[in-house]
Amino acid sequence: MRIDVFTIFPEYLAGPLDASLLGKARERGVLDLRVHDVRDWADDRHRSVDDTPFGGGAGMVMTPGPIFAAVEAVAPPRPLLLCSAAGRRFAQPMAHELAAGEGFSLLCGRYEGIDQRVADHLCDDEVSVGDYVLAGGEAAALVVVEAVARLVPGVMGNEESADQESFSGASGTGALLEYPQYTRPAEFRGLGVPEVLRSGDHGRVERWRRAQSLRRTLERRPDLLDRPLTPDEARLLAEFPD
Ligand code: JCQ
Repeated sequence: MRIDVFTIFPEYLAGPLDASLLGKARERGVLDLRVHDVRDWADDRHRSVDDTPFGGGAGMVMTPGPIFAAVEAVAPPRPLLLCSAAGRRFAQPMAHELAAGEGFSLLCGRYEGIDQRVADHLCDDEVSVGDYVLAGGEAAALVVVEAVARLVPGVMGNEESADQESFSGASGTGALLEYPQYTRPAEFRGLGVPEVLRSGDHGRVERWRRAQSLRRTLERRPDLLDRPLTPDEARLLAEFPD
């Protein structure tokens, strides 16, 4: 899969994209990740990429020239997504859609925003990773790259792991929150591990985990479960009271 990112801070992205899962996938050639410095397409001596807003107001706006030039020169894979808090919310279904394609591209905004003609006439869609304001789209782009890349066959060392979320995953998948995990030592600073996990009763472990996922989801993210409990689920919660 090919992913192109357009930014005025390529160095911001370099570290994360070279590290861990993404770095290894790039080394193995499974991921063709290209970062482009929009400033390389600025046409003045100062390599300007922003200007003052028409109509007045505080701050600077990214000017369309260098962005259009960069995207036209590179001819990156489509869709080209603009990272902005005003976009369509990025969630697991969109990650799956993008992972099913040949590639896509991301444009990171900075300053107070980007000239609207970029969104209207260059980008295919606008995506937000959440309701908070970032200083720029770079952190949002990393979120999208990582969420999509881990779904691409061959990116994860362990082919099985990415699939787990059909059972316990992120919002919008009809999935539940993860159940709690424990590892050794069995006692840490006087804190034990739920007895059921050490019982060797795999059926009971399985049911306990489903009960935990369900209870956590009801308590922390009821929006993920906006339907009544099935009789089976109600039984499960009763079998493992808090
Ligand atoms: C993305 N949630 C928040 C910051 C300008 C398009 O122009 C700009 C984009 C940003 C960064 O995006 C976000 C964001 N998802 O803030 C300034």
